[in-house]
Amino acid sequence: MTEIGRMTIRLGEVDSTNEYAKELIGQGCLEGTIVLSEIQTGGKGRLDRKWESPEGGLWMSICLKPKGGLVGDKLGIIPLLTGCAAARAVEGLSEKNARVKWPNDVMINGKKMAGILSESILRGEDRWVIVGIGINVNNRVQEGYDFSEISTSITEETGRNFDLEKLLVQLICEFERLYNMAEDGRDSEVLDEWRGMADTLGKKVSINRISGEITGIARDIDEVGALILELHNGYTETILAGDCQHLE
Ligand code: BT5
Repeated sequence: MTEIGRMTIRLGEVDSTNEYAKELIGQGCLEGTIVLSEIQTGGKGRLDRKWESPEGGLWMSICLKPKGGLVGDKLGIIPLLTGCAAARAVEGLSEKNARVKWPNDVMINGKKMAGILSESILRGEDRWVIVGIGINVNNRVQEGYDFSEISTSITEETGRNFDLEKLLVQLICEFERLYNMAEDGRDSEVLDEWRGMADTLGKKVSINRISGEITGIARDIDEVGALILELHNGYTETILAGDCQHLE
């Protein structure tokens, strides 16, 4: 069983908790180590996009050395299970309904409240995964940014402030449960849990990939977490990575 958070490093300010976590892995840190920071000055999204990380949000990374049911292609399940853990933790604290959007977002009322960035590195023979989680909690995002209209924070949805420590404890608890289920080979149950919380399935979506844009109905995810898209001609296409926009 992988224990999460036996070692937790708390920082006031850092460029990116994912980058800090990579350095810790290079120095030989414990598997399950968590890095948290109050502020990130160089928070990153996928494809090196900027992730705004002012005070009040939960910005963290977990250092993982996946094994068992989570090796090879199955590494793609990690961002999905992390999204489920974040959504459950947010629901527990805020009593708001949180959903997961393929591949890496957590939504409240159709707006992005959290994002996941999963990166993989080799240290010697070992494959490590750094899973970064950014949750807008007491910070505000509905004004002042070019993504303001499509994003939100827990405070903006509820009108209240929340204890980041309580959110962290619930998140670790949910993450540890799902991560160990997947490592133990119960990944199909983990994927079913994702399906049960998904905002994307059954919707008309447009996916922006490096190879171009594609539109269809999101029908399901496969055993590695790829999206199965039904095209207008009835054929299906399996999408491993891309930006997903809900069209309805
Ligand atoms: C993500 O990327 O959603 C992954 C975000 C991961 C952030 C965590 S914080 C801890 C750890 N350390 C890091 O450096 N990163 C991780 P993506 O799907 O590419 O979305 C990025 C886009 O979301 C940006 O281009 C903006 O449009 C938008 N965005 C930026 N900051 C945001 C925020 N705080 N809330 C909502 N949307 C944001």
